[in-house]
Amino acid sequence: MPRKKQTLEAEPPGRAHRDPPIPMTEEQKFFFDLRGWILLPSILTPPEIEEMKKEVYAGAKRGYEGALQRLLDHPAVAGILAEILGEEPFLADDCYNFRCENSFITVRRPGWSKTERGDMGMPHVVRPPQQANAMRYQVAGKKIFSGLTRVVWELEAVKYGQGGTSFLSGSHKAHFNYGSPDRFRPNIGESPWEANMRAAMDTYACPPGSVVVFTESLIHAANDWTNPDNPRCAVFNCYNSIWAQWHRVNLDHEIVEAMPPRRRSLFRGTWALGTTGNRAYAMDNRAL
Ligand SMILES: O=C(O)CCC(=O)C(=O)O
Ligand SMILES: [Fe+2]
Repeated sequence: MPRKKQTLEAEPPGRAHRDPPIPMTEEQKFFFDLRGWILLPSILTPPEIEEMKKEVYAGAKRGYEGALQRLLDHPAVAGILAEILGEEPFLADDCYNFRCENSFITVRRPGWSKTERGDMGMPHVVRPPQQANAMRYQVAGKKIFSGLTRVVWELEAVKYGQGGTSFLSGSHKAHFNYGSPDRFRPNIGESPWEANMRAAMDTYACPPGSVVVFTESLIHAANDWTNPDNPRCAVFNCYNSIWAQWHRVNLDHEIVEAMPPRRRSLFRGTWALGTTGNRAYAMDNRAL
């Protein structure tokens, strides 16, 4: 899949966006629907990677500021997110038809253990996909709705099986539960076939500057970082429908106000009234 490389020009102030979103391809739709995740290798240029890594290694914990904020609506993911989270009539030159509701950054040095995470690396989902809810993956009328959706930017190389996120491909469409005693449990803990599900999980290898998109209805897990050659340096951004919210946003108004207008719309309040009812972010119209 050939993909256009982005240059590192500064964004002229007031401009809606430096480049239009790249539409999701039929191939990307096929594999995203089939597996629940896709990898887009080598999207960022070497100077972009260096600039962003510098910010992370200087202590950035979230991707809302500096050069990192360009990842929020990078053209390579903005077209995909518009397709899998938004309806066409809600997309306009001045606003996106999806929202961003969370961003965190991880730096995992060689030897980092998943036991450092609250979930101990347990394979999990946002909500079990076997029951209807607003976060759920669905397809109707040949249209994907991915529910809560994660975009992971890998700023360092990821070696296969050495600590990238892992996925139980296809589990976002599971009709039967995971075998746990509680059908509402959003992970595979206490399932009698937990080991077999773990063994069936897929992962990826990629060069620096690659991006992984996955639906949070898909069983996925954090893994020990065993790659001895470089840390994991990854930016995790999370998106949702303009009508649904899972995370608290807790983002200072000044941070959003400093963004270009279209990017700001990612943080507008979680509501809609007609296709033009809610387009612009404002102090009194922001997701909390
Ligand atoms: O740290 C990881 O690799 C997994 C992160 C995760 O569970 C998520 O993004 O929802
Ligand atoms: Fe997760």
